[in-house]
Amino acid sequence: MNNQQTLTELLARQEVLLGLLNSPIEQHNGVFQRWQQPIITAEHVPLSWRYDFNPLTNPLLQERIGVNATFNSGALLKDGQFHLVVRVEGNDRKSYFAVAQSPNGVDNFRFWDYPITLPETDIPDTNVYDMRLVEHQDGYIYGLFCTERKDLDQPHDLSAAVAQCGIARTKDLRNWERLSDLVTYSGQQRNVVLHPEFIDGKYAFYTRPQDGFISVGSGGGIGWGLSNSIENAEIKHEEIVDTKVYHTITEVKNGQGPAPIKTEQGWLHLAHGVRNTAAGLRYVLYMFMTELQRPWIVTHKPAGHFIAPQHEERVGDVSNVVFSNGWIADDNGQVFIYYASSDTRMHVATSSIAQLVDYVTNSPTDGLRSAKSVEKIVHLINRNHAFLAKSKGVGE
Ligand code: M1P
Repeated sequence: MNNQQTLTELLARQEVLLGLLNSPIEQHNGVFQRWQQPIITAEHVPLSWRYDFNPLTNPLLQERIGVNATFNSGALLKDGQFHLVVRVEGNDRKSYFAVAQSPNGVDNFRFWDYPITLPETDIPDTNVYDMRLVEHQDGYIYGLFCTERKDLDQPHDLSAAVAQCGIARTKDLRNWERLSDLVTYSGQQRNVVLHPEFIDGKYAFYTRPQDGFISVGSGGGIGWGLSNSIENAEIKHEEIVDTKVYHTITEVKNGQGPAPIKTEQGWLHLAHGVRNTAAGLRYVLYMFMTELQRPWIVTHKPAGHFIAPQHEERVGDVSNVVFSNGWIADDNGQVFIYYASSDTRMHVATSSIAQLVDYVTNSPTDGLRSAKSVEKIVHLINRNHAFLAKSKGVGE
């Protein structure tokens, strides 16, 4: 087969992948629905980003620039189309952002022609990742992401790095204006998310202060802070609103996922919690709700995880991880939850505002002791017995 034929075959094979229809998995917990196919994988990345098509400069048609993974995507519904700003990680370990678009949010995701060219600040980023997209009240679409740079204070430790929150804004997802990195006074930051509305006329942020690059140390928990400006964002006072807790899914650390969704009952939040195991860190997703007027006050928080890695999701570059930084609520109250598994590929789960509000407000909270867990179950069994006895009586 000559080069041209091989290329034609590669393109045809990719077309088949891009056109795959997705369908929900038959499985019921009444809260959300997983879907069969991963929605974006490394194989979805356009061949023109990876291969030199010219036989004169690439006679063996080798892949020149490999893609390692596609994961942790921000999400936005715009002009009736579902847009994900995907974290694409090259074989060189550098991540960059690229928009993939779908008409229905569950399949047919296609990357735009080019990845995003993100402007840098005066101090170039070594790596950028995990963008949270927010359509803010001020009219801009913001992308907040982690910018990672070498820790110059530890020149001999090559893995010593500094994570901070980068901020960029756009109106069309194509042209991006880079703003100054967020300034906080808590060491490092990852998982920073902009709240979509002004609070007391200020920009509001969910933060995740941490002492070091990997370990959050004393700084664990989802924080909250306000800034007068977005162009030179600075949080002078940061308070923890959802703390990590011993012997729960957040024992090691936690972090806000996407920006919260506003409902009549309160703000719905999706977050990730991390605990340690003999097999390494395990990342799961959990939910909570905060007050409408005071989005930093938690009102409801079901015990345990909402989504945990299962089956093939458990294996990948960083195994036993689910992570979400993007979800979309459409005008019909449907919710598309975009999550990555094991730092490798993107999936979708679907639910609705009604289901998620029901889940968050009616699931029991964590009693923090085995005895309390049993107490909750016994309470439920007793209610069920009473209900069944009553329905039997009605039928007789
Ligand atoms: O590897 C799992 C995740 O680890 C980090 O998340 P966190 O800061 O909460 O530990 C991030 O690097 C994230 O991208 C990654 O998915």
